[in-house]
Amino acid sequence: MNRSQSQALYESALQYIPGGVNSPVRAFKGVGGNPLFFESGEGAYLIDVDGNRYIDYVGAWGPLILGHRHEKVIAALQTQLEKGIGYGASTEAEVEIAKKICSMVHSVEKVRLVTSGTEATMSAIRLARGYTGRDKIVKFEGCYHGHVDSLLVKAGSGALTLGEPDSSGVPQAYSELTHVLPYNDKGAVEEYFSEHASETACVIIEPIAGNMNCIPPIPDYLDLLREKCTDSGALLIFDEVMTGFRVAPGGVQQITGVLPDITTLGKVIGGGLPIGAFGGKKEIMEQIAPSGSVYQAGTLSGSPLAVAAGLAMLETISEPNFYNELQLKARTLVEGLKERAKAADVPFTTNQVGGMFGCFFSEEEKITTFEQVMACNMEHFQIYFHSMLENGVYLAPSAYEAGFVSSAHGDEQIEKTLDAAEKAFAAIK
Ligand code: KE4
Repeated sequence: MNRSQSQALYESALQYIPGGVNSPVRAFKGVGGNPLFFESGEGAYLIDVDGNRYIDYVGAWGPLILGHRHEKVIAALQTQLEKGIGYGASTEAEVEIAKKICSMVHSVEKVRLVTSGTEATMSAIRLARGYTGRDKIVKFEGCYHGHVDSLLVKAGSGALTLGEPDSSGVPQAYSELTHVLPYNDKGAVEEYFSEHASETACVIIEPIAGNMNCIPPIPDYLDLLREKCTDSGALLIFDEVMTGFRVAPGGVQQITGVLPDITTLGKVIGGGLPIGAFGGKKEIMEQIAPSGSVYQAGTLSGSPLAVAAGLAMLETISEPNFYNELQLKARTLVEGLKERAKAADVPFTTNQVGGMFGCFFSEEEKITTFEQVMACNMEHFQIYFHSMLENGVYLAPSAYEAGFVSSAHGDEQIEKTLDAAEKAFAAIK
């Protein structure tokens, strides 16, 4: 494929933007080569500046559950644009989307909108500390919650991709208050709470991890976290920025029935525009200014454009059978990938929940821990990534990211992807 325009733009970008990108995971550091620059998207496809078309499984890192430029999202944006871009004041649509979120996410009784997932988790942590009067927080190795100082400790996603799970610039005093436990290790949870229960403000977890690739919780793991938080007075925070509205209309908490005290959201609720949110029980959320003493604010919070796009998206994914069809597409994809890997004698396995999935070059039957992810064959992944790219399939340029299917992906796109995968597995062998 000709990528001369992307290359030229990348060289220019390097002169003005750190690493030539506005977010590290886009830089292709995890796969080698240079990042692509894109011109447009339509349905399940991305088109790069050289005119190459790719079936897109990144979906802008999760928001585009309806694919690119869905007609209802575009129509909602056009309608809002006729009225205004932003007012720095409240709008009716903000009440509508708050009601919609509260009706879909079981544990959320009140919700505050912000403009990124990072802001949502940063605010949730501050709220937990303000509500409990405690300082210690617990996160899990490989989970990523945005670039919040206190959570950039053994983080996943771009931090892991670059091999810098612990960012420089985070004061020791911050990271000392953050306890990191191994994901899916019940013994480590029991041991931590036997020593630190009364000091702990919150436990924050991706209830299905999507930033060390896709790792679902083992049975009763989330129940254990719920029990320990309830018994100790610590708040349980589900970071559903990625899983919210992605694995089910009400996220992981709908699938498992485990209800957190605070939920953080993002991505899908903005329809692809900048947004985040955090919500939970009324008595907890009332601690947020101006009703309470935990300060949190944002110039563009509740942006009318993001809310318009988000409302259109939430209404569309609420249609009957949306998730059954999304889940079937994702399952058809991963089953087909496993069949083709087996035929090519390439060690390969997958995880899949709702519209998100993970692919692992591993002999393991099932991947459930960070250690197993780190033991995967990185060379095989890199060959696979570039072969798929050459054959018109755009995957996340990192072995530590989940993949996403949208409602715009149909049988044709799944078949084309599986044909490309057959070539990619052959390239590995
Ligand atoms: P943002 O601040 O990037 O909007 O959201 C941070 C965040 C919080 N929580 C979870 C579970 C997340 O997955 C994210 C961001 N996800 C990554 C991709 N896995 C964003 C991609 C990027 O950093 O460019």
